[in-house]
Amino acid sequence: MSNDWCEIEKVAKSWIYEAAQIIKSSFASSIHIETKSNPNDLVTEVDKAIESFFYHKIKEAFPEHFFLGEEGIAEELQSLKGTVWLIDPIDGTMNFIHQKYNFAISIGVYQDGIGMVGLIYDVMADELFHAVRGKGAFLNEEPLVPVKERPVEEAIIGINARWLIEGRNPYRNPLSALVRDVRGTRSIGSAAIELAYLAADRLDGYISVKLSPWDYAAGLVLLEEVGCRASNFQGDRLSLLEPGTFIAGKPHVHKEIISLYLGEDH
Ligand code: 2AM
Ligand code: CA
Repeated sequence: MSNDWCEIEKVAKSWIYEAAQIIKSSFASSIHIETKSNPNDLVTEVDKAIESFFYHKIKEAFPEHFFLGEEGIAEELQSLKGTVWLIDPIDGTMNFIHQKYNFAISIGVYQDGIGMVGLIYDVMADELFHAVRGKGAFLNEEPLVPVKERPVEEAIIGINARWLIEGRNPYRNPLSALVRDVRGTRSIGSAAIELAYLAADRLDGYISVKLSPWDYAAGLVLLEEVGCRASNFQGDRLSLLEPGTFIAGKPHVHKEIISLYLGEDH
């Protein structure tokens, strides 16, 4: 049976608003925090509860659809065949815990690997960035216009300062050169919000040395609708099943950063 993507967007929106209420009401009680891969990689019972909320909603409404979420409630996916929901229940968990601001619910719905619906909800700002493939992108009810190009030296790039310090990151030097050359950098701490900002022309690019599919799945759908590009640092298609390097930007910014800073012989 084929999917009605506008209907899926509508139902996903209603679940997002419901989930946002649950997240906001969690501020009233103390939140239990655990660490994952390292002491700064955080997860709370709220992340898990919201992922579970979406998992059960989807299983009930669309039993034949698949699910890939940050907190691993569903079985691991080996392929993107069929209809797959890629969900980050709280993107920017560190912000959620420390700032109670700048975190988002991110939902991408893909059909055989093609992004069909993307929703990023900045919960505290009440900004819902959303798109259905081929039908344009919106911020709440307002259409987002195709982005305006800008030279790299006038660009504002989203990047986490952690990628510029010592360590096992082989891209430290080229990224430092880039940060020196652009007009400015910003770090919001939620990849999903940064991609939504790129789609809304508030940023000109976003870069991460390691990003996971649920962080960018929704963002890719929005970016496509406003004429932005996204790839790994070599300019290749993103995996959507494995974490990896990630660069998104306005077409000229994306191309120049890969060819001048990141490409084959960085
Ligand atoms: P999270 O808040 O859901 O963990 C912070 O710069 C951004 O990078 C956030 O979107 C964060 O997602 C993501 N992030 C943090 N650590 C990560 C990791 N080890 N791998 C992939 N993405 C990560
Ligand atoms: Ca995330």
